[in-house]
Amino acid sequence: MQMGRSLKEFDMQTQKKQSVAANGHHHHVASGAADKLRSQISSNHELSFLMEAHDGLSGAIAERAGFKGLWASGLSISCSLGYRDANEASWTQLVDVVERMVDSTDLPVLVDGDSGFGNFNNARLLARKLQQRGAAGVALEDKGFPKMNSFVGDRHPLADTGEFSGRLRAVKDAVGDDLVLVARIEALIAGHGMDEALARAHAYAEAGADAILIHSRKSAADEILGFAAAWQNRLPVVIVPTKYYRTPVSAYREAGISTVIWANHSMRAAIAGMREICGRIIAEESIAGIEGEVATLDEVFGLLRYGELAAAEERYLPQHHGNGHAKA
Ligand code: SPV
Ligand code: MG
Repeated sequence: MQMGRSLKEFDMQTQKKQSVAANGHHHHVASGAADKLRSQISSNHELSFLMEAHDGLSGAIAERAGFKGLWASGLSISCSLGYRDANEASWTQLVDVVERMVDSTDLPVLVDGDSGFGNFNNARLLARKLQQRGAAGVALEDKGFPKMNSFVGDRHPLADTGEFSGRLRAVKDAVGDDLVLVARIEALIAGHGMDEALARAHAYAEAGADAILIHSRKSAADEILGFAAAWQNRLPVVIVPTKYYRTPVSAYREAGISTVIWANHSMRAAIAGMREICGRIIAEESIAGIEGEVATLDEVFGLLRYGELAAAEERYLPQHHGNGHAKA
């Protein structure tokens, strides 16, 4: 309908307008973020990389390092909240963390939506709220609720293909192109083999997914590369080489894989760093020895753009009011 279309176009124009967040970041809200992520995931020529982040700080650090997109990892976000990656954190807690990541960077964020927190209805609600908070995409895996992390134990019952396809269609109908939809296949994780993985990939493409995430827990990349060879890029392929970490990325370029997710390494680096520093401080009863091994406070202030706040104070804060930390 003509009327419907022009209203939608008007809506998209509005959403694409730049807004300036309170911290001075310029954001392309909503569909702008999805467009950025889609161009990375859909690029046929270039292998893209998404770096794990689990809060505003880890997002900002990944951006500083030069990454062009973030993976809001369910495992890492759960871990940083003190939860297990078994849907112990609620969908609202996830959405809140994603909002902090979106606000602290200019990068598109692909959110690990687990299995969608329930059926089609929970999945489309999650997708809509993520889109409203500025996420660029959501990855949904074909398991039930609650899910369990793919590397824990051997019980990974798959969702019925038709039911999961309905979850994907409901998400597409709710958010359209304003959120990239990545369908994640757990068939190899669950031990169902390549034919099942490929059948599911076809079904999820038919249901409207924008990309396929094929997951594997093997220590070599052979089943991922086998999938890519058979799939022939009917949709872009996203991989998570956490277990087959020795494979060089040149193998993925040759296989035509679109996107590599480094899924949990900032979280694991944080654990190693905090474990080391806590051990040293308790043993030495001093912080003198480790001062040179932790980030400087200047780095902290730089990452969180304290300079922007000082400049804003010059512009907005009447000098005679003072604020307790302005120059004398
Ligand atoms: C995550 O980072 O939460 C993932 C990837 O889903 S994995 O832990 O490999 O399942
Ligand atoms: Mg996960």
